[in-house]
Amino acid sequence: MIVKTTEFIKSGTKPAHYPEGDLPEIAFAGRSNVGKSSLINVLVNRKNLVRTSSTPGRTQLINFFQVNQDFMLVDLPGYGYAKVPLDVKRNWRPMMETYLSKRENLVGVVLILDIRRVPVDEDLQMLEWLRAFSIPPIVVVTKCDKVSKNERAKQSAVIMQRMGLDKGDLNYFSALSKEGKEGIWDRIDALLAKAALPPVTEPGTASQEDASVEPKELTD
Ligand SMILES: Nc1nc2c(ncn2[C@@H]2O[C@H](COP(=O)(O)OP(=O)(O)OP(=O)(O)O)[C@@H](O)[C@H]2O)c(=O)[nH]1
Ligand SMILES: [Mg+2]
Repeated sequence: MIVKTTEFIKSGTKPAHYPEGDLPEIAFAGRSNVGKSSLINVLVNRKNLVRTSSTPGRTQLINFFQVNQDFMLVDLPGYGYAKVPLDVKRNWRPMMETYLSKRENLVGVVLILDIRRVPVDEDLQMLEWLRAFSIPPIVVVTKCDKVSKNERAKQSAVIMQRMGLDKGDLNYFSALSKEGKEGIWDRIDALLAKAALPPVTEPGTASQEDASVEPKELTD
């Protein structure tokens, strides 16, 4: 992916705030402080497009960023941090559930996990939501610079077991070394390309109108 421009479009909590238009969207979800905003910054080659912080709970709104006039990257508020104010916590669930279930141009969600931690219930719930709403997940295991090779293998097994995932599902990443950046873009590219294809019609379900259309010959 060649990123030419990235622009902050807007923030919001509900559908009325979402950007207009139908650009495909890739959203980033995960625990507070896991590194969602840092991952977005690395992907678009910017140090501070998205504010990052060592204080968990920094991102509390849904933030929309447009890349190359072609698609949006969406930074979602993190979950699982005890010290977030109660009203913010109460609003989180309906805000996320509405976005994930209603946003028709959402083509995939990058779910970010910390290589050093056992996934929490909210991580599992997020993966279940994605499955329930038929949103393809891209699972990224981040902060890999913080562990040794041995520990990476050990922690991967714990994460796969807890999340019910296979080795091929995990994308290793580090915002420091930028390891994994290209692989994550490849996965995002594949989802964007799939979304750009016309919808597949099941055999035998074509309407009368479709059936009457003469097949066109392919020319080059
Ligand atoms: N060593 C290391 N630190 C990282 C990495 N990714 C993020 N961090 C650090 O982790 C902290 C949190 O990063 P953010 O990107 O703000 O995390 P977030 O998930 O957006 O957090 P919230 O918006 O609060 O939910 C910051 O201090 C980052 O510098 C990484 O790959 N390696
Ligand atoms: Mg953030």
